[in-house]
Amino acid sequence: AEYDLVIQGGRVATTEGVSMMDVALQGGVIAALGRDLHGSRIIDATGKFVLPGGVDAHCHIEQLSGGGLMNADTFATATRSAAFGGTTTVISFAAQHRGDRLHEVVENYSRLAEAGAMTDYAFHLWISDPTSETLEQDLPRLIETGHRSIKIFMTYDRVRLLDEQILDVMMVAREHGALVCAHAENHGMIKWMADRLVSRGYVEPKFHGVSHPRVCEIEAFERLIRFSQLLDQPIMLFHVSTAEGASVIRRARGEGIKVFAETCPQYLFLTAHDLDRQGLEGAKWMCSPPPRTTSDQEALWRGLDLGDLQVVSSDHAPYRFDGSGKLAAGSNPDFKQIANGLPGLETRLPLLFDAMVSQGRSSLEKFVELTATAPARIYGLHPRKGAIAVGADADIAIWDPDREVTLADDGLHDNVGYNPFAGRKLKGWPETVLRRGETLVSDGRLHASPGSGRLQLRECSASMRPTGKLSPEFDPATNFGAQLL
Ligand code: DUC
Ligand code: ZN
Ligand code: ZN
Ligand code: ZN
Repeated sequence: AEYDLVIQGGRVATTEGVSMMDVALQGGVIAALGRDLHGSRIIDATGKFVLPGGVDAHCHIEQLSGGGLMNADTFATATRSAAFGGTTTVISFAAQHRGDRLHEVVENYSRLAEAGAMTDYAFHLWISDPTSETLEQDLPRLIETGHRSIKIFMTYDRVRLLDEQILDVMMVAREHGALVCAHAENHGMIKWMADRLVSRGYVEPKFHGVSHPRVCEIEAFERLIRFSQLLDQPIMLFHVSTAEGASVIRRARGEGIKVFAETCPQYLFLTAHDLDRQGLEGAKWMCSPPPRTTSDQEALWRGLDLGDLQVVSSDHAPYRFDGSGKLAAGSNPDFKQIANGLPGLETRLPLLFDAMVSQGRSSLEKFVELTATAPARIYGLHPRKGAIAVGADADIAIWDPDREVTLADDGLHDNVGYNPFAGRKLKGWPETVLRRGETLVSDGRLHASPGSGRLQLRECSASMRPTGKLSPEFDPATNFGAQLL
């Protein structure tokens, strides 16, 4: 047979491991894997790694933040940046603000993505107004349409849910088959600490970190885990930042509670000291939760190794360092008035590749698992996304493992204007990036057009399904026959 395109001679990461083979593409999907495959077009991948395109399951794109500020990136600029960094699928947010009808929110974000996205994409349904219309009409319908993940916040005044509202949302997710993802930090402690710091004049960006005590994460993880246990509803804890947070998750998993967890490069590579700079400069490194310590970094790496944490996402939340973004509250803001978030769509994979593969902290297989295969599987994008396998979409990044790149503030393809990882020297970079067989990036140039990305509607994955182990209160046999499900 003569295929459309054959990628020849590379070291290919499949779900069976890494070996030398050819990858044949036909009609946008992977048609064959093996030796001596023939194509009308050939890409010579000798000396290169042929990996599945990255799946970034947590990014904020063209979105109104919890604080009411618009992101610096549109779908076009964010997904362009993603593509240059080897990522071919993103899951961003359809962000409901109070008063919004959820189905209209999804329609609006879908229109934006349809016009701008170059990578494929899906949405987490961000719920901040769990009215009866949301819970009984919009949410069930959207989940069954294929929007199989929900995002809730336990902090941020404008978007946070109360405990009983979280339980309501989790119950709908359970009934219809969706994963509930959470920004889990204790709201009261953060608010109290932040007010106390600011009233005493501690207003610089570095105090943002102090205002998010580590125990905020521990408490909120533990609380949400117990909700998950009560309802037997799987959850995903976003952006784990502390050693204790990782250990709470480990214990819960040991108890048989279905909890998944994510961390991000900012928690693996940055610390609280990165915010400690002259003037407002530290605002560039402000995110929530804040970067912690080097021993937390080690604990998070260990958690990833052991499988307590399964996914590394970017939490790309882009704001420029000017009046449109970080300095929107004026030129002399206190840390409470500065938007939280860092750009990371483009640097996620190269940072991890350098640490895990080039520096030998881990393996190529594990790198692929954390950044593509696991997020695809957990979020219901498998088998189309996240792996090089016959029948899967031909989303492929061809990496040059020897290319050395020094990150710089002006080196990225987003619309942010700075890079929180500037100055780092990395080895290994994706050279050629294909999405459904079409070239997104090659020779340092973009070949895709805005709007070429496609919405990925998802099935209920095994990860999203309850375990079947009901808490006693929900078991009619042990609770006076009460029917609570
Ligand atoms: N914190 C959030 O909660 N969301 C976006 C980015 C951030 O830093
Ligand atoms: Zn031939
Ligand atoms: Zn968050
Ligand atoms: Zn986020």
